[in-house]
Amino acid sequence: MATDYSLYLVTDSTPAILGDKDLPSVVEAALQGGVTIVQYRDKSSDTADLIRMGERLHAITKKHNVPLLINDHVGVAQAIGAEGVHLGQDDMDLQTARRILGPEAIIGVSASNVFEAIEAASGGANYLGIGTLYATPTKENTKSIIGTAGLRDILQFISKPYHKLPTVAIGGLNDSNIQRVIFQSKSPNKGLDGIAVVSAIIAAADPEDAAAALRRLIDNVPPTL
Ligand code: TZP
Ligand code: MG
Repeated sequence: MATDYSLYLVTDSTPAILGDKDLPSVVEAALQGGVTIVQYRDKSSDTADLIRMGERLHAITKKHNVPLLINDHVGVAQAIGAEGVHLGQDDMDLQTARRILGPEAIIGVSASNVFEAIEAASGGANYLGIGTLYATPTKENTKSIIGTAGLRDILQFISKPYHKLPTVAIGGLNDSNIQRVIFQSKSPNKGLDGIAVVSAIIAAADPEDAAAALRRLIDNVPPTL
């Protein structure tokens, strides 16, 4: 079945975003609310803890028939049988990850410009994470804030037949801006396949409600804005 990227949850385990909530419960709630794909992103745990938490999250995503991707750590994805990985520009290269995880794995790559996007597309990435769209406290020191203009530049190339692949935007996205971003990504391009969020769901007091609200907005973008 084709992967549904429409509401893409990236997790965060830091107290500033997760608060005192329990990550597996938040992921479960987000899935109830309508998240379609989950990336386990954890920049501080060691490998053993990543595997332990990855296994717990995978049990939950499997129950909802939703893919689990692991940020950065191809070995962790392999160890827990996750559906794939998400790789930044400084992570393991795409070809090596593909060799390790096999042809069925979902391998996503971050791109902040047209060059990175085309390289990932021609290297066999399954989707592109385009960003950082807007400045966000969730990820400091991002090298580039590209805005909707940068997003449209990338989509223009990724809409061409020889580079076609699904795209999600990330960075500072929430219920107040996603309809505008989705709308502006369209025409003359194919437009985005999904919206990726961290804090809009993970930091929410009620992650299920937050996911459901984002879900409704994504599913009901007006024809003009
Ligand atoms: N990559 C680019 S921005 C970002 C990542 C992981 C963080 C996005 O977080 P938020 O809270 O959705 O702005
Ligand atoms: Mg990375």
